[in-house]
Amino acid sequence: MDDVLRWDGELTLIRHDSLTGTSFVIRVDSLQLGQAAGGTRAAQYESFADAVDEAGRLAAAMTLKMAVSNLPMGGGKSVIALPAPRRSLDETTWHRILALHAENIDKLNGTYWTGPDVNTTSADMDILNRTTEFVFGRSIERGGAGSSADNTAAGVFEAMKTTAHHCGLGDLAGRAVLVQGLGAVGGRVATLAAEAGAVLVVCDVVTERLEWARQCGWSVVPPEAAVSTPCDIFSPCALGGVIDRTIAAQLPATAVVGAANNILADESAGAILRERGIAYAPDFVANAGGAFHLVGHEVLGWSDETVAGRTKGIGDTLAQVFSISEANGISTDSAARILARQRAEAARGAIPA
Ligand code: NAD
Ligand code: PPY
Repeated sequence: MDDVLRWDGELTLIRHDSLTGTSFVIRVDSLQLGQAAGGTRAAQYESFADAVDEAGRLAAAMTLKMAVSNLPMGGGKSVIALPAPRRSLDETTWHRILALHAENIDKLNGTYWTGPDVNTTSADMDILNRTTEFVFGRSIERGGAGSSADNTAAGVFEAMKTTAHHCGLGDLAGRAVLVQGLGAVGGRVATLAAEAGAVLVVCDVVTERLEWARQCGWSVVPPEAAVSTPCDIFSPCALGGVIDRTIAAQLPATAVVGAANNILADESAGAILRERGIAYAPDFVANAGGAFHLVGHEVLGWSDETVAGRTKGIGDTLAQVFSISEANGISTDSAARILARQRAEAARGAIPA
């Protein structure tokens, strides 16, 4: 736990509920550009320290995402460490967990705004909103922007096209795209890539999603083969930490472009991908479509057209990241962090004193 507590972020809230055996973490990484925002992830963790650590790393990714996307918000994230798999929790237990989480958010009084993430939906945001106003992504019927997944996928698809051109693959037509995780975002990324003529190879751990994939005519590989199956573009759309230094040294792909937050397990993985000539689209650039959807609609009053235009702009931001990477001989991950810092400094300079 010591390492976890030696963290440079701004705030950690923790709470435990003995009745359900659930632990709650909210971490605010940075408030420099505005109130912090980031989704609520519900999952099981080996230890409470793992949950706290995950919340911190996800919150830091939100800070970078907001800054590089020129959005006026800071970075935060919530992790709910569940006592059992989400699907096995009865409704009463889940609603108690959400009510406690909403109380925690409300106590922060707007310092942190939540939204949907892995294992939380717009319907769950509606339940949180019974207790706290600091919630993005409520259902459209309840006045929210609804799910951000389709727009996240639209942004990942823009990033995929830009990356393919950048690394010499050209158009996606005929290119092998391996999508790991056919959930709300990955399923849509796969569909968009297939519509662009890509040859889809997919994996998931849920049987029904694989049946759907087979009906679409896509090849299915076992989950453990995701990082060893040759492809042109590897698209991690399940969980983070998929590429560590060992996998980076062996990955049989030309490019990596996905939706998952924190795809790289550590910074050295990014450097190894670069040494091997594998083009990596940093996740906090590629998956910002969800933030454009939620913050754009619910904070900035953007129209659908503006959200779509800003999401298309992910390709331009990524092109700048590739330029900085090449000009400085650094990984694209490091380059994207530099661009995020530059944009944050410019935004802070523009805030009236
Ligand atoms: P989701 O839960 O709908 O989908 C995840 C999918 O991955 C599921 O189908 C699940 O069965 C599958 N999966 C889990 N473990 C796997 C494994 N080992 N191998 C293969 N498949 C596996 O989540 P989502 O909303 O689609 O989000 C996907 C990722 O994108 C997450 O990491 C999330 O944090 C990130 N993200 C999502 C958004 C958004 O708007 N939803 C925005 C930014 C980032
Ligand atoms: C993410 O993009 O990873 C999220 O957590 C989604 C989000 C984006 C902006 C505000 C709240 C949630």
